[in-house]
Amino acid sequence: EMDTVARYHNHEVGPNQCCSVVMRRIAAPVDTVWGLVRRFDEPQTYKHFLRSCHVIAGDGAQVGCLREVHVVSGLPAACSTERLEILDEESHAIGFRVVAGEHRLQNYRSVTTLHPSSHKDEGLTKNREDFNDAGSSAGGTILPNGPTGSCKGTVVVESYVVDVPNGNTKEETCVFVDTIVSCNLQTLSRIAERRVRSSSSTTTTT
Ligand code: A8S
Repeated sequence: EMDTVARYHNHEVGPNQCCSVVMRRIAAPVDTVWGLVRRFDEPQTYKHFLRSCHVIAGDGAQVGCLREVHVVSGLPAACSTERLEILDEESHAIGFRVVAGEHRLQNYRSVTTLHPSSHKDEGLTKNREDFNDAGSSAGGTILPNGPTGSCKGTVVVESYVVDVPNGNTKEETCVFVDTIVSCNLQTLSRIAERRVRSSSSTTTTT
């Protein structure tokens, strides 16, 4: 797991670029979360700032394929063309790069990796400090304790690099992007945890 982090989250960052990482703990197994995250052709499932996605080159599951996403209104953006850069089904890593579009995030690229974490419920809140120490800007987004004693969980790590737009600072850029990424991971956890609940309620009926 440390290998995966070192391999995929070590970005080269240029002088007029900024980078950050957002982490989130999800009370759902890696396979459940990966089922959502791996779909390069369907990012709008958990990225709710996107209103549509069309694969415009390739089949949507091979490195090099392209998607075009349209953004909901109210954001300083209209659309984005994105290239799949990494899809590692074994390490649970996916990465893409922005290649064109009408928005201010030139050369945006990100990598998302999933890591299994088996834990007792109290671990969810106990680890909050560790997360903040690790540089997460997602402090305060750790899940509340669930009703069960222990469960198989996932830690999501999403890092990105982007050009700082003219007229903005690195800090402003990171605040903007961290907000989008945190919202996406929050939605991801809600959906994955709902899937766990609905599948356990159909399999544990006595
Ligand atoms: C992602 C992450 C980001 C997406 C950004 C940061 C974007 O889709 C939105 C607004 C923008 O201003 C830029 O994983 C862009 O999708 C929601 C259109 C790229």
